[in-house]
Amino acid sequence: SELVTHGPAETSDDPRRGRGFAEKVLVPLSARADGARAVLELATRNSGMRLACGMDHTVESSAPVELRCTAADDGARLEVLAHLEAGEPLRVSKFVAYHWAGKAPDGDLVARAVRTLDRAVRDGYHMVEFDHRRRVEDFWSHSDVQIEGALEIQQAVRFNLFHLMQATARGEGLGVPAKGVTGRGYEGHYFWDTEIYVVPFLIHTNPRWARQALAFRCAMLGAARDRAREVGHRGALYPWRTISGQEASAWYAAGTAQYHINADITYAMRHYRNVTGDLAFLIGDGAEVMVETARLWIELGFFSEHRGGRFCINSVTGPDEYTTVVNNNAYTNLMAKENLEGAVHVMEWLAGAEPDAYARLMAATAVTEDEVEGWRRAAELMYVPRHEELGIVLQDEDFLARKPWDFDATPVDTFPLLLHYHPLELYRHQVIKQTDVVLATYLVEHEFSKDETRRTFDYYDPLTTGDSTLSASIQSVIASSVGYPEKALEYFLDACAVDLIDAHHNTADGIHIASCGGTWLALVAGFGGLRDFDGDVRFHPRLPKEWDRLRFRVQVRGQVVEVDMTPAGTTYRLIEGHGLLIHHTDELVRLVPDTPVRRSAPSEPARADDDELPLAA
Ligand code: IFM
Repeated sequence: SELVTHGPAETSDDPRRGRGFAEKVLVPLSARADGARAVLELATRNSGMRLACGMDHTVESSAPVELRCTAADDGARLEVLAHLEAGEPLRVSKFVAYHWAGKAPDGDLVARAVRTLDRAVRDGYHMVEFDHRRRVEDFWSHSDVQIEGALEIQQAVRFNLFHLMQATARGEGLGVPAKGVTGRGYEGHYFWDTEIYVVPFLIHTNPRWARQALAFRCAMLGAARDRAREVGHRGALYPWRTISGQEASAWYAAGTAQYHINADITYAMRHYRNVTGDLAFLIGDGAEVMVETARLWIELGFFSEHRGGRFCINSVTGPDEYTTVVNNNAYTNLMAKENLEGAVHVMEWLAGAEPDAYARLMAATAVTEDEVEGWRRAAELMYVPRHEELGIVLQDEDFLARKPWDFDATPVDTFPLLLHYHPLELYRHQVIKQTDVVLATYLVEHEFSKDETRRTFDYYDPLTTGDSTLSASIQSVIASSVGYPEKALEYFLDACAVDLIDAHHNTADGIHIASCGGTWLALVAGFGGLRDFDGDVRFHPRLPKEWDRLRFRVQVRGQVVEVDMTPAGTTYRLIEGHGLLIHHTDELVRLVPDTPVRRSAPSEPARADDDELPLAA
């Protein structure tokens, strides 16, 4: 039984993998072994973070047992030796304890690890397991999504949900790495994956964890302010890729230039506030983040004469990493608009409703009325490139000027293209790594007409390679909403199976956590049609015809709604809470406890055997 402190050294040209470390990343501080227990004390080489990791064992055997426990700089090991007759059992239970801190006096974390091990061994495996089970059951009671009529898909969905739990349950003031804690891909770094793909799931299933993930960004505001100064601006610029608040992107064009991260973070904060009703979060640090990020957009963009005075943002990269450093990326501009409007609302609301918090915010940020007026104007006049004839929103103002990519001449085994073509080659073409405008049609749906959303999807879908695992789930959500159920199911399956079939040949580097969150989105926002960014809860159920049932729960302002979709119709039940207004398609429905409301599916009569509930008028 071992505690291993170092993975194998590896080098690779694949940008999705960790670069590997020239030196061992953990510096050993102390190592002790005693009986069946070993405890290691370590520090991270660059940041000096401290950790202690210990293991202990109980051994049950009727035969005499010899234990050899050793601990050294590079790990610890226990050998259990016994002479057993055939059929004679020997049971080893292993307990592992782990404590960390940014700073800690020598020996402090070791003492904590020892106490945790003492308690675990005293309580025994069954107690530890019982406690664990209680917490995990709580997770499933809020988060499970049930599918009937497709057993393997049900299993795959739970695999994704399980990994969301693993990645988020013990955030402990840190972010959610792109690979959770399952692998070394992306070196444990945090991206927008958290705010756009994972936080929506947390908001609706475990808002406390959502708050934790967002609080981490608040704690990084100082570093984001420094970063803004470094690139010549006021306000705050969150790093595209980070672990400690500093920008860690390896490649400027497809990394650092993704300024939209600022708006993704504030979008998630507003979404959290609107759905949970947790005002305290915005009254506290959230408001400061809104203000400082809004400032950055004003610094970055300008009112362009060339565009009739519209607010333009140039030389940025949107979500699609195959098209970089462009002018007026529609996603960035639309999300910046949300960010600016959000900052204006927060200022107005605090001034009226929370004068003390307002005064604190003014003291911390020295915002002027002119500034706020500037945010309002920039939002109003935000330029969004559109193509009149095609009736679509352009990914960026020059997107159509790029040479079409020859998909017919691209061998299937050269996907993902990023491993086979130089980025500069990709950047010149109309070829998309991951949803960009299509993602905007979901997040800021109100900015698009229905027809425009469909035409936009029709245009970009064939150009989208899905070389990023962040793509399929959102393609599924929009395919559902524009009426392409087969496509929606196909993309959903791509998202939910990505790690189970190792579709991108890199699951060994870690699970794709954004795709796990996206899987939940495809189910709940796609097939369930949930939209509630502004706090109004709307469902538009569209059950795949291959399934017999899709059932899930969502939390809204402390209340829990169960949505139960069958081919015959959808039943809404208020599981927790006193009363909630929701929309079923275009109809306003009031949910109260103990009174399920059922609506039949559009063109199909309700099946008599489906459910005993009366059909509502
Ligand atoms: O954040 C993503 C990005 O959008 C595409 N490349 C991988 C990153 C980490 O998952």
